[in-house]
Amino acid sequence: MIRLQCVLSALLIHLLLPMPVSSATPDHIILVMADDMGWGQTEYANHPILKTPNLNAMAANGLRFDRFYAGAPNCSPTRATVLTGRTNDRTGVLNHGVPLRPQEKTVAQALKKAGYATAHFGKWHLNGMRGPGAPILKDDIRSPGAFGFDTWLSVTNFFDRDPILSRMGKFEEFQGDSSEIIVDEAVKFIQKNVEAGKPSFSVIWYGTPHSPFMADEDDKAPFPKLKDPSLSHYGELVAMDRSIGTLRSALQEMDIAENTFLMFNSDNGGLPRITPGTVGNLRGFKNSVYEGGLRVPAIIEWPAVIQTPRVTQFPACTMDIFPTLVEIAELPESSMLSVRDGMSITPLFQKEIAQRPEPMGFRHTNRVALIDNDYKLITQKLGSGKYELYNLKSDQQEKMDLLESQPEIAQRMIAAMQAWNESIEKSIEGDDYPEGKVIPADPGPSTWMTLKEYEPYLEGWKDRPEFRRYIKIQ
Ligand SMILES: [Ca+2]
Repeated sequence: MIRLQCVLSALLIHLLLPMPVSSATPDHIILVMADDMGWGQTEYANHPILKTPNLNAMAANGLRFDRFYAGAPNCSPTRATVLTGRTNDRTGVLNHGVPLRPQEKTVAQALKKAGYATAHFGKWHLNGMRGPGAPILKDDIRSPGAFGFDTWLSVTNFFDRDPILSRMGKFEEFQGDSSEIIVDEAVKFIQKNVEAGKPSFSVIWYGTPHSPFMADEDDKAPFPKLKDPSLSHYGELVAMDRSIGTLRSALQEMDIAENTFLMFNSDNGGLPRITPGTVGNLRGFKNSVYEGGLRVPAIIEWPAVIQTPRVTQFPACTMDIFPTLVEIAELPESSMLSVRDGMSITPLFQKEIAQRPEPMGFRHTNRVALIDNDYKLITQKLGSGKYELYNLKSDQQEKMDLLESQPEIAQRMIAAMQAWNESIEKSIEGDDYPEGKVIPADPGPSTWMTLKEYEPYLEGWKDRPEFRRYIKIQ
């Protein structure tokens, strides 16, 4: 009865104070990201054998992107774009295992300031460590805590079954599938905040389906014709999809699904040498600036605002996440550095937008791709003066180079690419920071196995499957 009264009074308030959809603010925000999942690896993208019932259900209740781009074709760089709304090279994250600059402004810091409880779960890969994921040290100046996460249960890089995770510096061993472990922990965090009446921001970064490939026998059962590594790779995706179901059910049970902004995407394109293929019919794989390296699955579910589920063809990217959250969580503009690359995509929550007003740029290890709606300009080597031009609408597989046949479009896009690239060079020098320079200087990538803080653990870890290739004890 009390519950019915609550529902009725809530309904009455809703009727009396109709809230324009554009000013809705989500009570809970959850960003979920797969690691190395290709554009073709969902059932809704017609994968030949993989079933993803929970991603299907999420897509059927939200906004599914057909043209969503990871900010970069590999790990750490894309993670930097999610947190900052800026292309990776501006943030100092030039490649995998290169650390994020402490001078960057992050979405976690902004939401924390706005009263959200903030948490990171899983793969971090922004503290400058290469090699397999180790639990992050408490005092790491580039831990999730240092970038605005109140609480964290995180590893330096990729992780798999039965991982050791760091709970804000305290190392804990877990049993089971890595996706399910971090989703269970995220649900506990969200539940605690729901009970406290506090809004929350959770970042769930899976270690799946990145190597090592280790899956539960039951999760491999749907693929009797596959052999490892493909077999375990696909088995991991079965568990990951199930964890999406666990998360969505928990939101329903807590009665918060309606006004929770839940986003899923991958951090880069799919892997080569996996069968069946990972990238649909696209060209290239992870680490390539062709579509197979950059285009990834993505879905946003927010029933209170995205009331008519659909598939959008609008080109969007991970740099759009922070500007979008600035708008919907009503964060101050100063939450972000003024030089930014993404745009708020909130208008898309109501209806299709024909054109993206500004091109999207991607820069990674001296290569650049610029996507201006249907057209894509690529240079495989900055400064070489060599370019490729494709029309993605008529040639999604990037087979027909239009550089010669479309000289006007090529010239316009080359000029835009050069201007964009010059602005990145300034960012790399530190121009976007109040100090006008980079402090401390970028240290470059490192490996935790060589740090003295990890020395006491090496003997105990050296036979673990995820570490044995890497830990060499004299
Ligand atoms: Ca990855």
